[in-house]
Amino acid sequence: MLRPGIRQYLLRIIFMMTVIIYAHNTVAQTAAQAWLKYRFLGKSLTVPTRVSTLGQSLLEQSAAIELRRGLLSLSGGAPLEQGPNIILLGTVQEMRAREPKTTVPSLGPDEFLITARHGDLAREIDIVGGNDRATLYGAFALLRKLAQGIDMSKADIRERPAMPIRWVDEWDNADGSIERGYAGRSIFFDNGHVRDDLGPVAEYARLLASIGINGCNVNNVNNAAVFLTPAMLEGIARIAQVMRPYGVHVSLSVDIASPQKVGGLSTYDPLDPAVKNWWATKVNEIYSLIPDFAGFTVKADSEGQPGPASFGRTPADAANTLAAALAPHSGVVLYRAFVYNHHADWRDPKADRARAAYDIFHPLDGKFAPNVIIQTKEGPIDFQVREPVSPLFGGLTQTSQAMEVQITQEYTGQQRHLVYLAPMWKQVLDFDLRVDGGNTQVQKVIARKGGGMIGVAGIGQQAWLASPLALANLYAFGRLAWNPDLTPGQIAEEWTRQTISTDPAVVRTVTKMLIQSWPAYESYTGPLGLQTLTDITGSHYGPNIESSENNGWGQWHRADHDGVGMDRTVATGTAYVGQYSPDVAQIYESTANTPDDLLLFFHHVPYTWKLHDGKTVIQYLYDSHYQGAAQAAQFVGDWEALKGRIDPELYADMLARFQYQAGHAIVWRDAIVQYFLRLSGIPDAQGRAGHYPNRLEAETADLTGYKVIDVSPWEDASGGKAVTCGGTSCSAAWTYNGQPGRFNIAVQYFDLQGGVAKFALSVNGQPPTSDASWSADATFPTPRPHGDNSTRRIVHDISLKPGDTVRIEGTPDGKDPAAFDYIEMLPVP
Ligand code: GCW
Repeated sequence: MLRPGIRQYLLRIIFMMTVIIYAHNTVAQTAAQAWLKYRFLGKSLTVPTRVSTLGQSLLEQSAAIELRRGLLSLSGGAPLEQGPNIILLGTVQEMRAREPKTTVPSLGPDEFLITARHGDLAREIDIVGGNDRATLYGAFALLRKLAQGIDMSKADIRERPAMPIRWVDEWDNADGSIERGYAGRSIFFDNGHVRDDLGPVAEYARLLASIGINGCNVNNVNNAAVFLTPAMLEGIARIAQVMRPYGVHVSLSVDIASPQKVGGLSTYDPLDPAVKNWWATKVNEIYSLIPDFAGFTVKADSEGQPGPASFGRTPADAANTLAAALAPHSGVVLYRAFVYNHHADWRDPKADRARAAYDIFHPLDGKFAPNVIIQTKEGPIDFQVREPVSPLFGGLTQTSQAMEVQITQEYTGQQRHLVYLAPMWKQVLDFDLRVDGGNTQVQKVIARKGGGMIGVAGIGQQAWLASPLALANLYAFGRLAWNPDLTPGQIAEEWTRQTISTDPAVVRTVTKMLIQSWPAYESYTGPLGLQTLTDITGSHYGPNIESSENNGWGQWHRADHDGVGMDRTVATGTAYVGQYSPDVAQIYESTANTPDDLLLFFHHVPYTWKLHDGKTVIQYLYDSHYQGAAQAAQFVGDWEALKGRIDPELYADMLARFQYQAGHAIVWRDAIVQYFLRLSGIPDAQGRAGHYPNRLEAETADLTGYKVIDVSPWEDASGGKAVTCGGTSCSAAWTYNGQPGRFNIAVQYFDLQGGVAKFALSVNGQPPTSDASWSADATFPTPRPHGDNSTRRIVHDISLKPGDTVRIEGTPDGKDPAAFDYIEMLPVP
């Protein structure tokens, strides 16, 4: 007979193993793949591990389950305590009822206390919530500290969220694709239905709750009509059920034309009584299925979506019709201010997309129902690498507002480049619009009247955001929405400790890399306020500088032979600057006051214009691209220093990503530098731009089978040309006639979809190293040779002497023609 203690222990292990096996079988995608890892830190915990709840509510039970699970894992599987020491969870009311004599302070919604008490006989940690969801937030807060190795034996914490709306938006389509998502397919939908397996959704809800996110808008703002059909709503109710235990409320994007498209009415005029009635009935149907439904998100009169303008109605008319239907159920309308004309006249020097949100919404201030929240992107254009803060945050004083930011890295490297966005968001949150004398920081504006922060997440089935380090952005979004006073560095550190390691050297390096990543990306993709110089009408990924111009999309930078930048001043430009308060306008109206990093957003200047430190604009463009690419290369070295200190799989995964990024940063650098060199005719004072002495262009090689092509845009290939193979195999050969020495040879090739082409490099007919052949097996946008898919492979340490034959052999596959651009001999340092 086993002693009861041992028996319990064994039973517990069997239980845990079952949970683990079960979890592995059913939920391939887990929160542990993100930051909820709860690694054993090699020491015993500083808190009791027996967990008890005072109440029975779903959320309090979730809090207890999360705590037990986290504590068990953090203590390396050692059994949880049975003795008198305890972590006790309850709401304020429950705590007061338990101990009428103690003074439990009143707490607001979602506010919690964590207090350690040391009696004579027992130790106790109380987690007290202003509501039951707050007990869950308190549980996660305690675990967050413990997972970082912080001593919680004397815990004394009181926290409340800065703003009530803390939502993620998903741009998932019913077919399971995700607009601007870079991590595979939807965890919510497939083939027109809600997925049967919602295991990943539950895990996602855990992740969201752990950082205080309380809402999830599950479908794309485009293509939304189908989501209001009865069959789909049944499925949405299943999603809501799965997220409910974590306090994450579900909301839906709606198409304003739904009364016609789904309801069969002859109109969707928001002021038509039949339309109003249709919405009220539809909303009642939703609440009968989902009693805690959060509300609607609306994209209307924007980028081809239908809207109230078709009936001469305003956004307020449309928003208020939805708001009236939702109000009896306490639901809200997030009406997006992303409304603009994408057929603007680019020849008109006064036309300016940046003006649109303010021009349309400012006059409507005071006309919105109380449960309408205007949702505004953080900048006036569209999630560019840098923009000024949207003036609309200062332009609505009587209306609730939410700020929309992007976690999915649409214009910031699509998760293939490391770009930690917290520093950008923090700058916006701290920006003071100086309306009527001040104290109008964005974080204050959005925190009042039921507003908040929305993060467009792009979560998918591939490890949530595909790149492990990209998850720092989701984490940081939640942390900043909870507490905008946290610094990006603090957030990076706590994320790293929980996710990667508590080893101080690792924390220091990863934090440094995260903090350097946004400025680095900016400096090689679009500095000085040029915005991301990417393919505006296509992928939004690689360089394509002219794609911003000569079309109605309005992301113009107005680069020509003499100068660059968009004049948005009141004096001579589009008068966008006049949308800011006088205090802020005086910063941007003059070139002298405008910070260099936004100069070209606000002003059109000659290339010879001197920045604040005396450097010319053109020289800054050259220098910044070389510096940025060098920084990207440095990330490889920084990461290599972590070898042996972190999980080997993570090490290898991220190393490959950083190597790729370093190569793609060179594509960006060369494209922009070549472009502005040709356009301005002004050489780089350091002689780098346009001079690539170590490069052998494919088009100059002795070609067998390969054909020379023009690449479009020309700046995306070295010399504007590349070679492509029409047959089953082709080759390009050069006779080396430089100095003898040892080289790393970079091969710049185009990795196209629809096949896995093969490449091999040989010297005098022999493979010089074991890494000299490879497959082009990555997945990039754009089906032809382009900056989106231009990729660098480095074959290391090859001895060359004059007269050697260096050859590239390409073997096409399917639609991938083994195209390449050049090779470059990099002397081994
Ligand atoms: O950033 C742009 C994207 C669109 C997106 C739109 C929006 C959902 O390129 O894909 O559509 O913004 O925010 O509505």
